[in-house]
Amino acid sequence: MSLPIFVLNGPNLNLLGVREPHIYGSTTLADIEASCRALAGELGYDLVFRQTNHEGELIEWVQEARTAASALVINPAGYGHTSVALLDALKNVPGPIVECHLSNPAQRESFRHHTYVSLAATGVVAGFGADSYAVAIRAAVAVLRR
Ligand code: CA2
Repeated sequence: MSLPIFVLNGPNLNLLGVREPHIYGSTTLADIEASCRALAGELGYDLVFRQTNHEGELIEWVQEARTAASALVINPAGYGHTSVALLDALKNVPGPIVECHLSNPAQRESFRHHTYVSLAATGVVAGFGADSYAVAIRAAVAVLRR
């Protein structure tokens, strides 16, 4: 059996579906987890799905993914734009890394146009709302099957 796919979520994503639905939609993070779990199962993988509001905890989980994950999908949320420490952790993950965003940061404020995470990511999926996660998982599995 392969190692699971890790889907890690950064700060404030626990508010999905509760606040700012005009930007992030009405789907909750629990809804996204359920659909990711179903898709991963169809593709033959277990799923580890987590969210944290704490930078250090996110970094601990990325370090865990080095040896415990087949692939990593990460929505770093605000930390993507700020955290060199998160980038440093991601650079040590050997498998595919897919950076995932609900919105398209390139269409938003200029401070969202750069993410440190992109420097370590295999690829980026952004702008498809909750569907970004499914596209990201499919992309990660496509890389694993190469
Ligand atoms: O579009 C995305 O997925 C983002 O990663 C979301 C981050 C933002 O800082 C990035 O630029 C793009 C913000 C996550 C906050 O999520 C909320 C959800 C509902 C209500 C309030 C915040």
